[in-house]
Amino acid sequence: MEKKKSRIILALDFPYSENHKQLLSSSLRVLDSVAPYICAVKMNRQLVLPLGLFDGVQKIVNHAHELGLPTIMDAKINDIGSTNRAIAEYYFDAGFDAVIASSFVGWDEGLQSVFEVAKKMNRGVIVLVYMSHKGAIEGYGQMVQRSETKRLVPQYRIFAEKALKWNADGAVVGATYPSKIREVRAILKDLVPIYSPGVGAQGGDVEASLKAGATYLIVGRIIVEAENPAMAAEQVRHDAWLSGKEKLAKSR
Ligand code: O7M
Repeated sequence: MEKKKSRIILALDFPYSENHKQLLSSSLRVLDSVAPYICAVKMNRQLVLPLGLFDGVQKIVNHAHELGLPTIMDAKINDIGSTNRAIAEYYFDAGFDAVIASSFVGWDEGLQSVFEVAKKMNRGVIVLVYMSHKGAIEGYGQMVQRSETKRLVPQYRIFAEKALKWNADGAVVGATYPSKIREVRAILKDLVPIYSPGVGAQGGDVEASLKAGATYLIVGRIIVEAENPAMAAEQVRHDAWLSGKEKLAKSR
């Protein structure tokens, strides 16, 4: 982030296409053109499914690394421990620097194995705390009873506390909910960075999410589907860097 003066993580997402070869070449082309304006690249299964992990996506991971960009696999890992471990190992073997995992699965026989393998391979784990879409309220936003105090609290507050307890490398909170970013930031303090998707295409606002406490913005369609991805990335990088600077100045 400091080196590139950018808080923008590119979400390298393309719409469904039968032409898998073209998906690979488009990915590499967009990555090359926006590389100066981003600090990392996130990929998800909508790219792994058509390209394959070791035959296609690994080429993008390697190219990102040649460009000096870390890579995040948005796997939203969400299964039993043994399955989660193998999934994380495959992604780390392919070169990904971090994986994203779902907090709902819990620690014991759930995410513990992912954190263990990440530690062993010196990689990161980022956990979901509150997603950017409307339906997030049904799970992340539901009220649950805290077992120790019997008090009702929203699920995402408990997930934010778990991100701290598990020593996660990041917490995902949707840019569409700045007030929730603020609440989560108060729990995480400066100990865990907040990764915030949802600006632009989903209606989230760059300035509002950064002022509320987001560290990084995960940005896809407004860059990838722009007529000129480099110009779009430069613009959002510029806006985010200014808002981030204001935030720092105010906190001094
Ligand atoms: O900028 P967009 O809306 O085109 O893309 C946003 C990206 O962020 C896309 O790759 C989503 O899969 C991802 N995302 C969300 O949009 N909302 C979430 O709550 C979480 C994610 C995500 O990155 O999860 C880790």
